[in-house]
Amino acid sequence: MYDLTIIIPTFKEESNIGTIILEVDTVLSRNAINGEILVVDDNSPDRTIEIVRNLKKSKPNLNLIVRKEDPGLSQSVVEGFRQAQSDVFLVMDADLSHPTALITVMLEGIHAGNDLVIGSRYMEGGGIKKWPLKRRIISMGATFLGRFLFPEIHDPVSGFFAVKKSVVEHAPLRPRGYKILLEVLGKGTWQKAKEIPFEFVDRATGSSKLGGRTIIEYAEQVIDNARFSWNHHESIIWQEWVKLFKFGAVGLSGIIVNEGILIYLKGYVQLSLPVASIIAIELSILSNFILNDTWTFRTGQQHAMPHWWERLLSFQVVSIGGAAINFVILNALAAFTGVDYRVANILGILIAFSWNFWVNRRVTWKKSE
Ligand SMILES: Nc1nc2c(ncn2[C@@H]2O[C@H](COP(=O)(O)OP(=O)(O)O)[C@@H](O)[C@H]2O)c(=O)[nH]1
Ligand SMILES: [Mg+2]
Repeated sequence: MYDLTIIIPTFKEESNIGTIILEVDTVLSRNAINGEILVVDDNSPDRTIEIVRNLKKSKPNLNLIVRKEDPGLSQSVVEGFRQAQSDVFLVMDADLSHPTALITVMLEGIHAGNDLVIGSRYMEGGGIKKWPLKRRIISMGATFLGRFLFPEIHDPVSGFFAVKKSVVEHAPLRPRGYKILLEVLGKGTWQKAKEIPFEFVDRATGSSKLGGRTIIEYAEQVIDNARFSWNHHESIIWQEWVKLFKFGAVGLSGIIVNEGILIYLKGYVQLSLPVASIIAIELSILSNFILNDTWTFRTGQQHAMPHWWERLLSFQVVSIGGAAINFVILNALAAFTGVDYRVANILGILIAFSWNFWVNRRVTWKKSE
C-alpha cells in the first residue's frame, strides 16, 4: 500500500511521459512521500508503453495499465481509481501542463480534511498560458455550464485534482469524454472541497486529442449528472436544486407581501399609488431577504459576508438590478419585436429571477473559504 497514487492517463505521449514520470518521482522522493505512479494508457501506438516499461525496471513504485477496450480519458482515470494501491488519488496530465510542484500542496489539502482538492485555472492566481482563442472559448463554455451544477467550484472541469478513494469508491461513475472531475463532483460522496490556483501551460510537444465529439459528450454528461441528482438527494447537485426551489418559493411569497401591503397602504391608509408601491416593493424585498437569509441559504457555515447588513445591502442592489432587467426586457421586446407585452413580461421575470438567484447565490450568500 502507498500513501498516494498519482494517476496519469496517456495516449501517444512518447515525448512527455519520461519527463513527467521523472519529475513526479523527484517530488515524491524529495518530500518523502510513499507514492505510487500509475500510468493508464490506451494502448498507444507510439513508444509510450515501451518507455514506461523501461523506467519501471528501476522504479518499483511505477505501474502501468494498458487498456485495450473502450478508449477514453475519463474511462482511463476511472480504471486508475480501481487499480490504485492507496486511499488518495491525484490525477494529472502527462503533457507537463500541470505543475508537479503542487502535488505536496494538494496532498496536504487532503490531509487537512478536504475530500477533494482541485487545481484551479479559473480563480485568482490561476490562469492559462499559450492557449489558442478557440480552446479558451470552449473551456470557458464548459466551465460556465459546470458552474450551474456547482456554483462554488471555480473550475469544475479541471484535469488536475486530488481525491480521497472514499469519494469515488462506491460512486456510480459513467465515465466518458474528457471531464472526469465533473463526474466525480456530481456522483461522488463528498462534503468539503478546496481549490488551489495554478497556471496551466499548454503542451510543448505532442498534440491534444480534444475534438468536436468531446463537446457533445460533455453536454450529455452535464445532463446525466443533473438527472442523477434527481434520484440521489444526498448529492451536492440536489442540494443546489433545493436552494433554487426555496429561492423561488420565497420570491412567490414576496408577491403576496407586496400585493397585500399595496392594498393596505393604498386602500386603507390612502397613500398615493407611487408612495404605496415603493413601500410595498421595499418591504417585500426585506421579507424576501429575511426568508432567504434564515431559510434558503442557511448552511451552518460562515458566509463570505459575515454581517447580515452586508448581505442585505448586496441583496438590495441585486434586487434593483433584477427589476431593471425585467423592465428593460419587457419594454425592449414590446417596443422592438412583435412579442405581446404579457409574454414579454413573463420572459423578463424569468431572466430577472435567474439573475437574482445566480448573483445572490454566488455573491450575497457565498460561503467563506
Ligand atoms: N488513456 C487515455 N489518455 C488520454 C486520452 N486522451 C487524452 N489522454 C491524456 O490525457 C491528458 C490530457 O490530454 P490532452 O490531449 O493534452 O488534453 P488537453 O490538455 O485538454 O488538450 C494527456 O496526458 C493525454 O495523454 C485517451 O483517450 N486515453
Ligand atoms: Mg494537454
